[in-house]
Amino acid sequence: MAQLISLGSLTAPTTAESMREALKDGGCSSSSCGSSDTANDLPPELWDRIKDHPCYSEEAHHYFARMHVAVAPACNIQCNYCNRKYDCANESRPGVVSEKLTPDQALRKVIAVANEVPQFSVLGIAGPGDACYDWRKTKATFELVSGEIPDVKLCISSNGLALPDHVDEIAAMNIDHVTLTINMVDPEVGTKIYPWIFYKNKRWTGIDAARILHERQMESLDLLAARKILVKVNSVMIPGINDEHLIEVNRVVKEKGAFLHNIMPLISDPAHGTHFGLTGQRGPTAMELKALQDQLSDGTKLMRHCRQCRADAVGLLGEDRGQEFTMDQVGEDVVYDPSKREAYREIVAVERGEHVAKRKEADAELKAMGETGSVLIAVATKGGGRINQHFGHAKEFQVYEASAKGIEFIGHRKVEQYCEGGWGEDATLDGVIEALDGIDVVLCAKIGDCPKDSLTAAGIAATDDHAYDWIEAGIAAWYAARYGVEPAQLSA
Ligand code: CLF
Ligand code: SF4
Repeated sequence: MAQLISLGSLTAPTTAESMREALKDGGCSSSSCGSSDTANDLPPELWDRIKDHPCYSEEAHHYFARMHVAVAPACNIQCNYCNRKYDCANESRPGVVSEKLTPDQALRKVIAVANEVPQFSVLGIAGPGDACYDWRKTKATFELVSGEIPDVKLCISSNGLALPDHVDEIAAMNIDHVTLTINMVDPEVGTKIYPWIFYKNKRWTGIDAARILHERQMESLDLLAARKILVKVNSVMIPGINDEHLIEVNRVVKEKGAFLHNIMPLISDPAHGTHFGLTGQRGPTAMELKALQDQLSDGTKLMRHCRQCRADAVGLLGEDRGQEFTMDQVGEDVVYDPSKREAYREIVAVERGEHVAKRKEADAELKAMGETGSVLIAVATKGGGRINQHFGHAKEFQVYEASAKGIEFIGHRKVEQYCEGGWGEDATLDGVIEALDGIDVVLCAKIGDCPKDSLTAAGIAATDDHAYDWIEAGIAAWYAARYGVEPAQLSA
């Protein structure tokens, strides 16, 4: 009997053949994403450090998963986009409460996930407060987990205020990935984002608070760079407050050695009870976010595949399996079994190599076409790098830009699933079309005439001609047809 292994939402046999088939059909429920790194773009030593980290490598997030454990509820600052009743908005979607864990509970949960989610590669602590301020619990959790699962990558997210106090321990514990949320490099801008901070046993407000936070964040960047720890900077884009200023933030963090810059849209809703939500501060539109990212594309490498996940998220970035691993479902005496993770890695290594080759081939095809046009393509995918999801089943679309410069992932658009139980609601379809604003074509595994006609009427083409192709290969074929070039001609 073939051994069964869980691949995201799938259960599939571990034979190479069947695993490959499972991946083709969406064994990974995430898909392509941000920066266009591959093994060949980076020095081998650097690639080795990020190749299994779904946030630090666009390519890796097709195949590898993170989990967060919510062991750090305390925070030392107040952000105007955060309500303490909810998770940290720096690294998670506000409006969802996490199950707070002790380090011992966290260890049991990590083992349960490692036994069931073969893609699991990174353990992150992203709140729900600040991982460095609540350091005792962060450290205890990492020590327990790395004792049991030595190959797991450790990752933290922090506002930076308390980080300098722990940077040597961070380095000594081999925490190789640190995210700092930096929304400003000008304290005047900071006064509009942070009403207070708690520092040296005292509450600070106004410009003093913003200045101290800024200085500690800059110090954190320097200290981490000196220890060669990979730093990702997250910035929340707040229209009218720091949107234009983020260009300067990008310049500064690049200068200080940040590896990635992740611009996240402000999520603001009165229902979350945040200052920005209650005062009507809006978040950016998808096109405003893209316009800013495009301005920064020559700066520090950008992450564009962030899903603003919860502080207790589990799984590939496009999914959250946290509800499968609540403490009431995790056993008391759970024992780590590495077999599924090991089997998965062996098979994925082969599949992944093929995907990288196809991406490069498709990219070269577009470049060979010379001056053509620039188009935005939304792809329905369950992951594994393929166009493998029906239009009506998509909860998000991956967005790519294709032009004479090649194919670049530029983000995702979340939508309400249009088709439930075989039926589609017109109102839901209207919402999907609205979310696809600016998109030229949708590529999916299957689409019916009705939604296709509605999309066409809205000026968006849609096709399932490239079903189950590699995403980039499907895009290249569609693009070549649009501009009247046969792909075969290109490689001739
Ligand atoms: Fe978690 Fe963050 Fe580490 Fe990733 S998430 S602590 S770097 S392991 Fe990733 Fe989630 Fe975006 Fe964060 S998609 S919110 S960037
Ligand atoms: Fe909230 Fe995170 Fe800001 Fe603290 S750092 S106030 S937890 S968003």
